[in-house]
Amino acid sequence: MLKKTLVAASLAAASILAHAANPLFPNIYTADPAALVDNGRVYLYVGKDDAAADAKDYLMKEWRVYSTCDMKNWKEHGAPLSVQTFGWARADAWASDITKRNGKYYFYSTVDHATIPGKAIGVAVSDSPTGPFRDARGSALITNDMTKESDIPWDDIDPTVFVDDDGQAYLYWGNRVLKWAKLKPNMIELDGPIHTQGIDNFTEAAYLHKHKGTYYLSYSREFPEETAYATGPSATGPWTYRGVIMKKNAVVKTIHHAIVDFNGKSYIFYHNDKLPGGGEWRRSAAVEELHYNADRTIAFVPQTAEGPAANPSPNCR
Ligand code: FUB
Repeated sequence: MLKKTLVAASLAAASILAHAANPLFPNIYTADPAALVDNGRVYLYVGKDDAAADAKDYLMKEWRVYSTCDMKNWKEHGAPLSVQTFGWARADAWASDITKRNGKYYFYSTVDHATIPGKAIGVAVSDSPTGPFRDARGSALITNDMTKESDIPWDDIDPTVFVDDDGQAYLYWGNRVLKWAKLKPNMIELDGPIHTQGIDNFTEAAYLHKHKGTYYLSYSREFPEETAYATGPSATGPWTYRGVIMKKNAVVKTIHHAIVDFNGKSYIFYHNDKLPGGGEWRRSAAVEELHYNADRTIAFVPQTAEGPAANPSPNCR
């Protein structure tokens, strides 16, 4: 009887521990976290890294969705989005971002285009943060032939979407060259020209957010990548470089991040290589608490094995 109780207790502890520390999801490799806070719950969207141990490139076919009410216990919601969500796409469920507008959830994501060579950005829509999602346009929002600043086929990747307080929505994206455009209120069409934005040693993974009136443009800087940021007085800058939020990973050269406020605290999601067997093509999503200084700068965030303390949301639905 005692042995049975001990076994049950250790299984319960194992299942809590499995979800209580970094990396967040110990059973699969996950990358490029995108986060959304909705109804007192954090939703996390990650690309599933399916590469074999000896692979030399990404193998990413779908996005997995998870959610938490306390930053410690994560619920799985399966894979409501995949390359097949976009009928015009060929491969590569790369980095994404999501926002809510007028009760609908808009998921912007990088995929490889089937007929226009290079990466493209599509937008999927759903009535629920966990899907089902459908292609909102039936065509790509951004294709490689729409931008000419760089001739690499992966310069139109890593969208971040931001809706300002006045209702204007913005999309930033890019690799090596940072680009942005306004979105129409329907969230599925550009509203005006594509602009470029110079920023210190930009590589990819731009992320735009606002905290207590200040706009923050964070991104993966240099290669291997560290997470750096700039601040500005509006969603389009002008941007002042402020420094590094998180240092480079030990093995994997990428670090793609997302920043959210949840239940009175702030958090940064990122990926590293810490899951056993992990590396360049087999990454693992993780999270830390993030702190703003009194002068509105962001304090440097060390990666930890423990992750943030529990933060139970009383309004979680
Ligand atoms: O996961 C594929 C690519 O690697 C992403 O689009 C980049 O941000 C980098 O993490």
